[in-house]
Amino acid sequence: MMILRQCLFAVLLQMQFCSHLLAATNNSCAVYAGVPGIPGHNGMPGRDGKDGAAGQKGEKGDPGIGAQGPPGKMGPAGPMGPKGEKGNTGQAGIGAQGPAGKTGPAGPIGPKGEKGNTGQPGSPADISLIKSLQSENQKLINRITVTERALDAAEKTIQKLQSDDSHLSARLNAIEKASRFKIFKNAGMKYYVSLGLGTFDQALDFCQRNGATIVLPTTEFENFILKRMNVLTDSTDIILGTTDKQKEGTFVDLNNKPLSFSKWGKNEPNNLGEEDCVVQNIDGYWNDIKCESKRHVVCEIQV
Ligand code: MFU
Ligand code: CA
Repeated sequence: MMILRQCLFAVLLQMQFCSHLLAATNNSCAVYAGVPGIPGHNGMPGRDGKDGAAGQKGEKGDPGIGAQGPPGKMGPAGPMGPKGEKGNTGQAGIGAQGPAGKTGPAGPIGPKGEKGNTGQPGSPADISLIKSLQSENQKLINRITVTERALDAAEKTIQKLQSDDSHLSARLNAIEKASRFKIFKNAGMKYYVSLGLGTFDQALDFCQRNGATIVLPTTEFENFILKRMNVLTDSTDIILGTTDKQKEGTFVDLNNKPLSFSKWGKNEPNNLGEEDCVVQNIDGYWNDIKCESKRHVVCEIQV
């Protein structure tokens, strides 16, 4: 580039020189050998050359020397070695003295001693004093025996009174309950109270609310007393506390226990059109009826 510029500059100088000559010589330019010019300045340094081609592959290097690696994992335990020889007996130890042993068993009885010397004669005995003391002693023993018997009897009496008291309380309680009703009767230890008409469920509810259960005679006597209740209350049937709702033909009491007593009328129970509840008729005999039927309600109070 620098060279190109210097060349262009030389050409331009030459052209200028010639034009001056042209103007002075009327269109004719004669050729003269000119004075040589001052030598030009040194040109700028040339551009860098292209990268050379890749050199030849070097020789193989010497083997390196690496640092020692970490230790490998521990191997499995080796097999058990043979049993070693028995060691020598150790030196005798020095222990403290042990505690004293237990007392041994008693030795055999020794031989009988010799007879002692005869003592001095004693004073005469007071027989009458001994007799009176013995008699006093016997009297005291007798009194103690009598007192003991009396105490035993008193204790039994107290126990009976306590037992009577609890029985009387229970009976009084039952009578108080029964006395709230217009009509009540006593059959043995049961109190029968009575009300108007109701279904089996109403009877159940009513008796329960009064601390009682639907009446159910368990003996001929109870059945007889209940029959009189029929007369008293001017009713014909009284509902009984038994049903065969759970199993047709098997009548149980309100605690699901089989009946211990029953007094079925002729051809009863006949389950006529599904009859699961029971009444006692005015004649005292029992008949199964529909549970929805309203009959006379009588409760019993257990004592
Ligand atoms: C008897 C009873 C029935 C019913 C009917 C009117 O049947 O067994 O429970 O009371 O009379 C014929
Ligand atoms: Ca019937």
